[in-house]
Amino acid sequence: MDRRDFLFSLTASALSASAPVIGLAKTVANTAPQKPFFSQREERLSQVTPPLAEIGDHDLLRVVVVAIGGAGGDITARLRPAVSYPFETVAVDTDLIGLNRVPAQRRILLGSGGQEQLSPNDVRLLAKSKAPEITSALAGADIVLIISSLGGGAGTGAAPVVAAIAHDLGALTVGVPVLPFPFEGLRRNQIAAAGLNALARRADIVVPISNADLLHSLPAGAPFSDVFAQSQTAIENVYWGIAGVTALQGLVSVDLEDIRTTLAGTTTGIGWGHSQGTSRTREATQSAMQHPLLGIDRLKAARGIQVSIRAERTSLKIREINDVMTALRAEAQPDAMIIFGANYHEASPDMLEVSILAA
Ligand SMILES: Nc1nc2c(ncn2[C@@H]2O[C@H](COP(=O)(O)OP(=O)(O)OP(=O)(O)O)[C@@H](O)[C@H]2O)c(=O)[nH]1
Ligand SMILES: [Mg+2]
Repeated sequence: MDRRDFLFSLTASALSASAPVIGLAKTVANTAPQKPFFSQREERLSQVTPPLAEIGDHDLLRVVVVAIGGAGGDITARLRPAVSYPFETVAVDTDLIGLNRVPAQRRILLGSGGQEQLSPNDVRLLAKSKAPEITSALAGADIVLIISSLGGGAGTGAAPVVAAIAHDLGALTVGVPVLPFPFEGLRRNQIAAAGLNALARRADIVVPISNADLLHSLPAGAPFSDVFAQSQTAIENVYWGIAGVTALQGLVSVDLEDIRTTLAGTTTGIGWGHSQGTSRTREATQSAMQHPLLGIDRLKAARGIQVSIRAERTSLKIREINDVMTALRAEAQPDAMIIFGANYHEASPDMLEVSILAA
């Protein structure tokens, strides 16, 4: 498969009349510190799904998903079939049974593996004692995506430690923590808030997935499992918005460093939408901009915005890309930095998907 058939991406500047340059530079690879990228080539190519392995290792950035705790493992297990894109998985947990359930290349057990409840601080110390193992699992990664819940022991304690290690290794470090439901109680929510703070201090980008916000956004009659389906979709959109537009070199690359500077600093919101038919661009963009995990107010105030569009390869029109950017610019601060990427997907031929990350 020609890699250009699979993905292309371009920066917002490519769309603006004042900066019509479309570069082919492999900027991502050039800005990352020297890493043992090729030495791990054989190992990595054996881990990716066959169609993508055919693309060639020179096109791949190394993306590592770190699944921490029970929810991190469950979400990551479901991510695998939904995101047909090569990434390695490292599972981290205090619970041996849970750990062994996660489809991962590497598993790091913290503590004795029993199911007793450990505090975030216990887990933090256990994770620090495993720093050499975590470091070796993440060495050479260009992007590290850390998926966990916050409010329990494992995710809350280990996610900030993993983030600090990934950050120190020079990887773009993205935390995607799931926050508890309000009915899980004040104590759990307080622990989650402290955990979010600790994570945000260490990761480059943190996109909190609030179960409370997702719950409120659904009709009361919706099945409860819809909340988990929504948080799953949120994480997939973060994945696509960050890894999907950078990690495969397309016609034009979105620079990893641009994403880092655009979204770094504060917590980041994620919104997404999709639609079909003649108004698909407008409808998908409006849904994404008004999404409860993003919030139109955050979008209006954002300093940095990352937009990505996905559509079937022959159906995506230049005009549609322009429409999305125009709608977004109408809401955003005039001097907001907006980066843009686009992927092809192989879903319904008429479907257009828009996701927006804003910080
Ligand atoms: N959105 C979402 N939330 C989940 C999912 N699974 C569990 N949760 C939430 O995650 C929390 C459960 O935390 P776990 O991940 O099991 O906790 P842990 O990090 O393993 O910590 P301990 O087991 O306490 O050491 C609860 O708040 C659940 O509501 C999921 O698939 N999606
Ligand atoms: Mg657990």
